[in-house]
Amino acid sequence: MPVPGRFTIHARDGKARRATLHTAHGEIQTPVFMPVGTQGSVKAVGPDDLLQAGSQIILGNTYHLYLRPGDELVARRGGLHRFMSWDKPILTDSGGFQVFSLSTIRKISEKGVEFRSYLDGSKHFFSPEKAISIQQNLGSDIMMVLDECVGYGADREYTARSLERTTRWARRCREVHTPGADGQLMFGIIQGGFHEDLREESLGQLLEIPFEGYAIGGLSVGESTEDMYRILNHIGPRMPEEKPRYLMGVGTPMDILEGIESGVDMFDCVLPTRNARNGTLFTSQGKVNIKRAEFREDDGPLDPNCQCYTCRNFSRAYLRHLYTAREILSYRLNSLHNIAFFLELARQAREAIEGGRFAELKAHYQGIYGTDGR
Ligand code: PRF
Ligand code: ZN
Repeated sequence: MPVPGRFTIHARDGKARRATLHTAHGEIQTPVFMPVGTQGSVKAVGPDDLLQAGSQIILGNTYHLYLRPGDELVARRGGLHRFMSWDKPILTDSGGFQVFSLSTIRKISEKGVEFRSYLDGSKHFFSPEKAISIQQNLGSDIMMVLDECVGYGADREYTARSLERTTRWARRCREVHTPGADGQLMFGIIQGGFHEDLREESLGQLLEIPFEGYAIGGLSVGESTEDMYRILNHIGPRMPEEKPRYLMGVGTPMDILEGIESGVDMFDCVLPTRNARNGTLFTSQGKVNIKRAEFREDDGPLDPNCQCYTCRNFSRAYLRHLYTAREILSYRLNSLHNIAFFLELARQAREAIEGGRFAELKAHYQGIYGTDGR
């Protein structure tokens, strides 16, 4: 079996890449979409559903699993893979982003970040070293360094100081985990807000630390699509060619295609699962709001071009009924379809890159979802 971290590029189309990333739990074909399983569960769907839909890797959250049920408890159960019965790769986020987005009361210093639990208000502290030891207890295939995701309103001065601290934290994370130990990979995270030069500065500093992959953080934090694409188009192509590139917490179908076009390989987002639960479904014809009255007696499948379990077996009328009646099955069937849609989008991207038709694929989706897909 190839060593975890090995990254082989098979084809290129412009800046887009088609590659394989090897991990301790098997290989990942990229570009890849990673469904989000925050609390050790991709909401409303089981591992069997995920496998059937073709998920290659899922994401878990350090912040949530540390607070509940506790990373040491998970370690005693044999790690997160065994605990949740998912045998394929898992990437865990470091908690950096969740501390800032979920814990209102927090204090950041050189040492780390103090925060209050969103569950019971209890006080906790994440140092870079702690964020890694939690991810070691969880046993994820890809660990992320602790970073500070600065808010959209942050000024240049703060953003510059913050990114330097994020670099120092990244170095401390690397220092407590020997590259390759236990088959776990570690990715660095680029910050720098919406300033091209600060993004380059962040990348340059992180390149001095050997990581198995690099991520773009700090995007999709309330900025315009134009600002997001400006930074994405600037920094994506400057990231190391020979290592995986990951765009954190992004995004819509068009955001993902824009990312792939900028040379990004990996994506995660709650959009498909969160939208599924409020009845917004992504289809090959655009977004569908399943609660609309027009579907009341619609016997057709949600998406005639989709091969998912939901589309193969149920009508729009039934899906509308389940949603309207607040049936639990509605969450599962809707989530299954949206996950399948995002996985299929990534699969089509892989195929298009191999065939040198990526621009064509993007133009096709642009025609359906509009320029920014929102
Ligand atoms: N940092 C981390 N996780 C993240 C982000 C980040 O900046 C984002 C930003 N969209 C999503 N998830 N650690
Ligand atoms: Zn479907």
